[in-house]
Amino acid sequence: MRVVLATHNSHKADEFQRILAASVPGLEIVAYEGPEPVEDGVTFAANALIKARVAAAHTGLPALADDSGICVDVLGGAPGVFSARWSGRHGDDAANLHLLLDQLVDVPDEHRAAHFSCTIAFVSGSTETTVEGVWPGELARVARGDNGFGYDPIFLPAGEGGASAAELDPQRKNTVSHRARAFALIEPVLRASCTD
Ligand code: ITT
Repeated sequence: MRVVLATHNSHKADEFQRILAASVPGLEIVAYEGPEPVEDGVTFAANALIKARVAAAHTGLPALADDSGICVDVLGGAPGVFSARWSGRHGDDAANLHLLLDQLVDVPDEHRAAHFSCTIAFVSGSTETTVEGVWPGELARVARGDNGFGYDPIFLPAGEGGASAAELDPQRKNTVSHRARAFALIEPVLRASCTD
């Protein structure tokens, strides 16, 4: 089954190819080229569906999309759906990350809980499915590590011995992350669609 992936984020596309396409027999993921969706939803699920619907309508193919971000408890869940444009510059990972660190400079260690969230939407004809994966942890005080992307250098996942997500081996991240958890939930749906 050919499925179009509605993302312009090459890091996400890479994780979809290497984890999801590799684990679902018969699944071919192709890049989306077409009109840019307007991500004006207030939840990850709403935005993931907006992106998948636009790609499905434009290509006539089943479509996958991912809307994700980091949610900080002491900020009431922000940046959340605004993670990609937290600094005002969409996709500027360094600016987004440093703004968030600055905002939390006075927040003590015991109040730095945060989580990554990833919602994947799959739209195939009139059937729409969304799944969510969450990765709990806390926010660091300084950026550390060279792997991954986005907020990985300032996210300390629970149970990883204090390492930042960017210090984890990529294979480890791809086993335990919010996206890995969402992949595990969407995988059976895609497997079933591939055998229809
Ligand atoms: P598309 O909408 O084209 O898919 P995008 O990067 O704009 O790409 P989102 O709107 O979903 O995607 O924003 C996701 C934000 O969360 C962005 O700032 C990412 O850097 C960050 N993010 C998502 N997953 C992440 C991960 O696994 N590690 C670090 N940061 C992540």
